[in-house]
Parts: sequence; structure tokens; C-alpha cells
Amino acid sequence: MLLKKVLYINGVKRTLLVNPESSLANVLREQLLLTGCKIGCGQGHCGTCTIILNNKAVRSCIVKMKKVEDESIIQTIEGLSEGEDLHPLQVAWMGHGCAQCGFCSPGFIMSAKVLLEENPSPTREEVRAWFQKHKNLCRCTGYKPLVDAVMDAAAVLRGEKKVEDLVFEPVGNEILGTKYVRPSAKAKVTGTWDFGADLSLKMPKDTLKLALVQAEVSHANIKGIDTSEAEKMPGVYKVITAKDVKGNNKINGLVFFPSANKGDGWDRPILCDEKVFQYGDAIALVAADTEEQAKAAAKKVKVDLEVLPAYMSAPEAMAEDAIEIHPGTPNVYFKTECKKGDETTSMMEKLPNVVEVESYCSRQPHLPLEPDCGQAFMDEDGNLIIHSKSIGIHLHHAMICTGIGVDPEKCFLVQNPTGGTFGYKFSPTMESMLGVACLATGRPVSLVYSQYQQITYTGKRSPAFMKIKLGADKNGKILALEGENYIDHGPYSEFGDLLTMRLTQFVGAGYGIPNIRNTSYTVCTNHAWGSAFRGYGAPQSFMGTDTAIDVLAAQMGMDPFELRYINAYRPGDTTPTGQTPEVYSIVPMMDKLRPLYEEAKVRVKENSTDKVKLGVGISIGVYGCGLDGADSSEAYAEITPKGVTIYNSWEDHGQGADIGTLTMAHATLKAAGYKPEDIKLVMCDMRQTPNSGPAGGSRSNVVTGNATRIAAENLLKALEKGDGTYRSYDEMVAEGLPTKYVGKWVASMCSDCQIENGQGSPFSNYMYVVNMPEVAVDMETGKAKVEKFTCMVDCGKIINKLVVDGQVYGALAQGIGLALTEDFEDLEKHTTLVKCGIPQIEDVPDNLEIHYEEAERPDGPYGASGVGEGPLAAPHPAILNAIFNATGARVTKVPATPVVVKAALDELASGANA
Ligand code: MCN
Ligand code: FES
Ligand code: FES
Repeated sequence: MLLKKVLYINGVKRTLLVNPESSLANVLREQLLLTGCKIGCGQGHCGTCTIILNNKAVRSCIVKMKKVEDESIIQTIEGLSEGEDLHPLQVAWMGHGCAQCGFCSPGFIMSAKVLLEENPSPTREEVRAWFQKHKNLCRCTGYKPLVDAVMDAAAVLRGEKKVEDLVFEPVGNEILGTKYVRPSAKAKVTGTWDFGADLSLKMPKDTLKLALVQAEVSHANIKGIDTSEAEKMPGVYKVITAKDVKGNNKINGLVFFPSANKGDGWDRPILCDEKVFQYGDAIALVAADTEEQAKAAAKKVKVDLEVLPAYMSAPEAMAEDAIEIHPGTPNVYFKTECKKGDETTSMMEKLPNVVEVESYCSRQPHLPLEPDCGQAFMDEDGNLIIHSKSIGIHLHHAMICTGIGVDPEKCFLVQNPTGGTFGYKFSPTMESMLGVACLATGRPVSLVYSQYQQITYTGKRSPAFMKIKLGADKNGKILALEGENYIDHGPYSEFGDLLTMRLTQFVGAGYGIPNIRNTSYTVCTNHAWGSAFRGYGAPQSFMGTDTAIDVLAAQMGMDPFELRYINAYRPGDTTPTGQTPEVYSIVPMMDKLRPLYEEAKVRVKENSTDKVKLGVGISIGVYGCGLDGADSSEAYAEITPKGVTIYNSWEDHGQGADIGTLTMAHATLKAAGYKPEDIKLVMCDMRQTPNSGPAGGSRSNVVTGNATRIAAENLLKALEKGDGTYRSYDEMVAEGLPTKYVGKWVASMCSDCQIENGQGSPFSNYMYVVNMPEVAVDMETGKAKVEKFTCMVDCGKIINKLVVDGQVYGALAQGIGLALTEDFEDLEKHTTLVKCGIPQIEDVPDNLEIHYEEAERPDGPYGASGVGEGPLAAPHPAILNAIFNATGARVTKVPATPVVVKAALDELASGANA
């Protein structure tokens, strides 16, 4: 049955024939290709699909067409600007760096437009209340810049500000260190930035849509797969199982430390054939003409399973009677030890101040608003091309070609515009399945996960069970650290050894502890597979150490700030791996923080009541920029008749690879008179761009930034005539000089950590952060709320201020989520963005205060380090420490939900919690 609808869409009268049960979002996207309306959840939770319907901001994914009245007036982001004249909200969104990944931007802007129509002079609180009420979520920005943008746009609409003042304009030809707007911002705020699901809708008609047949148990033997009924379903072209895979059907997990890793890394099937290892595992793929048909047929595939005991945590998988999840490989398959300085056992016995603290860091879900998606097709030369959200196109190429059974020379990966990953896309997700399906059908294919699939079937932060012992002398100088830690890495080993090595590198980091004995193990379980998550090993490490330091301070009766200050890196100190830090910025940052800390202590005391107690907490966070050891990257710079083109594979999660690349190149090329607009970027397409390494480990600004700088320098050298002037493109060609130059940078100053003792110099640059949240605890309910967050950050010289501010705000919001609300433990409960505890605007304080210490880095491009992960290394222990400061109740696990905090309060009241 269809329905005729006459609607006024973006000022144009349209007659549509629609399914009455279809959502307005689907009709706008699929029938009108108005893909500025994004679908993040399809359940009314995230607001990315917000449009204006008859003057109201509505989430169009939950509006059925049968409820849309005839002659309704609809406005989408595509109808907001008039030609080149953007709406002040769009300009403000650009000017405040609100469009990081940009997936939420159209929905927020449409929502804010209605707010300003109803209330032209809102207060900041009213703006926040509006976004809370209209369920507009953002995972990247920490919300503060969005409120700043609405306030500015409102001022423009009231005639109090000029629209041109909202966006930074370069003075002279200088953009380094400024608020220059990223190149992709305009497309993001106008809805023309096509994310993967948008591209899927715009593919040719012969594209097959894929749906997954997924396991609904966590551990089982597969006894048989019956596809016969599914094959007969309408529109089905093929049902693909492991037998259709041309290669070895395995992902190469790239073992990093073969001498110590008991697995071989080839443990993740592309399509499960013998066993199911975790909930959601892909068993078959249905390729059909439409997504609905593919999904309907997927339900008809019958899988005969012999269910096995599922080990849902490290301790369960380590139990004596636990069977091997991957037969032949022990469930505890990797061990790394940090052995710095002298043996600690006898030292601990003699030291006057010793504490031992057990802690747990959770299975934090990434929760990007854009669900995973991708496409694959054959190009004219018979190459297999795979498009996805990959943040490591060359890395993933190395991991998937053998499994798919494609000649590596004939397979190329391309990154689509990406709506946030926060690290889950450091692991390949659907790339190999797309490749298999394209080869098995000979047709272009596309696959778009639902948010439920995104949540339940992509990697998660690996939980850590930690025991940290600290020993200090009578003055509080920590002389010894001992640790025993277990990482639950889920069933797949890829990067599990690398992650566990991070505990060797970051347990105790930031503090000059001379003697360390810290052992960490990787455990295979049947819960969600462990993938990288922003901070990668640091949030686990600091959960252990920064909680223990606070306990030590309390035991010694010392101020926790002072205890940290005494122990923070100073010249002569080395990192846990014995490396000399490249700068010593923690002490200067703490010097600047000290007066603010004293004020905060007074403030929380004054504002506490018996019902709501406030406290202030401190933590230090450190993270390294790079992949261990001699990490490297490549970029090209080419002069063209129109200017200069820069090529690199700096993948963009949303963090700003485009503005990073542009600024790095421009800072050199400006000498020859090039302006930012003369520089074109070609990025993240293996057919054209070199191997710059993955955009993980906050390495890109340093490693690919250096490669880009060097490419630009090499081009500049070739352009120099020797008299202070530079050759044009025509002159280069006329003189027969090459037009394209390579830039390669290797972190040759680094060395791998030795497996016997974890000692080495793994990173060329680090990021340093000191966190100071102020937290209110409701003594009746146990609900903790961060009221203010002050953060000192050293990311070296700032390359782009909008980006760096945005990275810090966004990371702090994720740290608040990690501390208080986010989890993916209960497979039945943690199934939506909201149930997984994604921070909403009311959960993140508007009062976020960042101070920078721009210590120039000798090995960073233009003195810069990285920034993305540093601010998510340790906000959560600081928040737990603030809860202790407020209440005296000690919580040593996250998330500190009201139930957890209340239990600690009750324990304290009963006298059990010290
Ligand atoms: N930058 C700068 N000045 C500095 C340091 C960095 O302007 N002194 C800029 C860079 O140019 C870059 C951004 O800050 O645009 C982050 O740089 P860097 O720290 O080198 O990190 P990468 O580019 O390698 O990005 C990855 C990092 C990681 S590992 C995760 S996970 C992450 C993140 O950044 N996921 C993100 N930030 C994210 N931001 C968004 N919006 N979405 C994600 O999924
Ligand atoms: Fe509609 Fe999330 S609210 S897509
Ligand atoms: Fe808001 Fe990425 S910019 S979700």
C-alpha cells in the first residue's frame, strides 16, 4: 500500500508516493536523496535526523509518513542556506570547531534554528536544556563549543554581532596555531559531506545490499548452516558462507611480540565456520536487491549450534576448568613485564608507607553516532576496491588480503568520510566481509550496520583487573611500584599484546618511580573483542596508579596534590620504560594549577550540604604519540598548474586530519607565497596516497605531520631559484624538474621495549595532562555529577587551536562517561546509545576550563606533540578521587554508577570502607 503526500520541502512543492509505515527520515534520504538528514540510531535517541516539520524540531526517524499531514512544511539542512550565504548557525558551527566528525552537525543546527525562532535570546542554560529535551547527542565536542556557537549565532540574528566576525580570518598568510577553520567544515554544516551510508544510497542500481547472519550466543561449535530457505526469499542474489571465501577466511591479527605471544594471530574468522567466539559473530552474509530483503532472508538462515560455556571476563576464562577458547592456544596467551631499577619485594617491606589497591577499568563502548558502514566494487582494471571507516587503510590491507584471497597488488582500501570511531576502527570490522561478498557475487556491494549492530558487534575497550602496590618513604617519595594486571581482550588477539604492553609503558607514568616490578597478562574471553579505544591502555594504567596514589595520600594524611607534586617527573627522572621524557612539563603545569586547586578546595567545602557533598580530585595523565619504536610515515607534495597538492593517508575519525595536513604543508609552503586555498588535499585512497600508517596512538600530528612537512620542504627546495624567488609550475616543467616530492619521517630516536623487562624508548613524543574535576555527590542516591572540570594540557605547540580545544573537550566528556555512566557489559541491557550511558549535554559541565603549557618538542613538527588521547588517559580516576574527597567513600571501579557509589557510601557508614 502506498500513500500520496503533497509536501513543501525546502520551499518546493513535492508530490510523493510513500509507504505509510516508512519513517520521514527514510523518505527524505532514500526517495529525495536529502542525505543531510543523518541516521545515527533510528530510535529517537540521538537527534542526528532532526529536521523542521511545521516549525517544530522533530527527530524524523521516529515520525511515520502516515502521521505527516498533507501540505506539511519541511525544512532540512539542504534548505537552510541560500547559495553561498550560510545561516549564522552554520557559520558559528564552523567558527567554533563544532563540526569535528560532523555527523551530528545538521541535526544540531536544525534543532538550534527552532530554538532561536522560539527564543531569540536564550541563556546558556536554556540552550543546554533545549538540546537535552530534543535529545541532540554529540560524541566528539563535549558540547561546550556547540553552546558557544548558538550564543554567537543568536547575537548575529539579533544584530549584535557581524556574521563575518564568527570565523577566524588569517592575518597576512599565517594559519599555524590559529583558529583557522578546517577544510571539511563547510560541507559538514551544509549536509553535503557524504558519509558511508549516504554513499551507499547514491551507488548504481546493480549494487547488492548485504545483511549479516549473526550468532546469538557467545560461544558454540557450529555443526551446520542451512541456507536453502533464505536463498528462496524475494530479491536474494546469494547467501555467502565460509565456503564461498576464496582465501584462508582469517584476519591476520599481526602479532607484535612473537617471542612472548602464545597465539599466532590468525584467530578471527571472516565468516565463522567451526566456532562462534562471541555474541554477534558473522556466520553468513545475504546479498539482495534491497536492504529489507537481505535482512528478511538473513532471518531464514538456520545455524545448528552446540553451545559451549561462555567466559565473559578474564577471571572466568582463567578458571582451572575453563576450556581453551581457541583450541591449542591457552586463554592467557601473553605476558609482559616492566622491570625497572631494583627488586621491589624487600624494599616494600622496609618502606614506611605501603598501599595495595585493586581496581577495575570497564569495557567502555566507543559509541560513535555513525554506525559502521562500507562498500566494495571492482574497478576498471579488475582491482577490488573497499571503502569503509578504516582509520588504517594500509594496516588493514595487510590484515585482510590473505583471508579474502585477493592479490594484495589488486586490492585497495579507501576511507569514507567518517562519523567518529574513537579507535574501534583501528581493527578492521566489515572490510573483509565486503571484499568476500564482492568477489563472491561479482557485483558492487554495500553494508550498513544498525546502531544495535554497531554497539554489539564492534570492538570495545578491553577491561583491566589491576592490583597496584606502592611504597613510599616518610616524605611521600614513591620508591617502588608492584603490579599484577589482567586484560580481558575478548576472543580475538589482534593488538592484544600491544595493548598489554601499554600497561608496561604507562603504569606509573608521569611519576619518577625508580623501581618497578609490574606484570600484565592478556586473557582471551568470549565477551566483545578488544579493539583500540582512545587512550589505548592508558585509562586502564591510570585507573590503577592514580587511584593507588590517592589511597597512599589518604593513608599518609597528605594532600593528594602534594603527593603527586613531589613525585611528578623532574629532570633526572625516567619513564617506567627507562626513557628520558622529551620535556618536563608536569611540574610547571601543577605550579599553575596550584592556586586554582586551592580555590576549588574552598569552593567545594562552601557549597557542600548534608544532602549533596562536593569534592575536588586530581590525576596526572600521560600518553605516547606513535606506534612503538621506529614508527614512520610518508607523504607527497606536488606542484600543479593550480597550486600544490598534498597526498597522505592521515585517516580522519573527525579529529581534523585535513586541517592538520593543510597547516603542516602551509607552514612551509607559505615561504613561496602559497595561501591555504592554493593547497589541495588528496587523502586516504591507497590508489593515490602513500602509507602514512594508521591514525591511532595520537601519532599522526607528529609522525604524518613530520612526513607532510618534509614533503613540503623537499618541494620548496626544488622550487628555490637561489635568488630568494621560487619556480612556477611552468618553469619546473620547462626545466625538466620533477613536480612531485616524497616526504618520509622515521622516529629513529626510538627503540622497542624489550620483552624481558619492558625497557626501551618507545615514543618520540608524549602528551601530558593534569586533571582537576569538581564533583557533586547526592548522598541519598549516590549519583555523582561533574560540576566543573579544569585541565592543564601540554600537547606541545598547538597547530590548530579550534582542533586542540575540541579534542580536549571531547576527551573530557568521554572521560566523564567512562567514570560515571558508560558500559558494555550486559549483552541484554547495554544495547542502545542511551543504555550504554553516552553522556548527554546535562552530564557534561558547561564549565570546562583548559590551560595549555606549550612546551616545544624537539622531534615534533613545528614543536608540536599529539593531543587526541592524552586528555582521556586519566579523567576517570580524578573523578573517583573527587568522590572520595567529597564523601570519604573510596570507589575503585568504573563506571561509578549511583548503585556503586551508594554501596561505597553505605560501606563507609557501616565502618568497612577505610
Ligand atoms: N593537533 C594540533 N596541535 C597539536 C597536536 C594535535 O592541532 N599540538 C591536531 C592534529 O592536527 C589533529 C588532531 O589535533 O587534527 C589530533 O592529532 P593527534 O593527536 O596526532 O591524533 P591523530 O590525528 O592520530 O588522531 C587520532 C586520535 C585518536 S588515536 C583517536 S582514537 C581519536 C582522536 O584522535 N578519535 C577521535 N580524536 C577523535 N576526535 C573525533 N572527533 N573523533 C574520533 O573518533
Ligand atoms: Fe533519529 Fe537517532 S534520533 S537517528
Ligand atoms: Fe558531534 Fe562528531 S561532531 S558526533
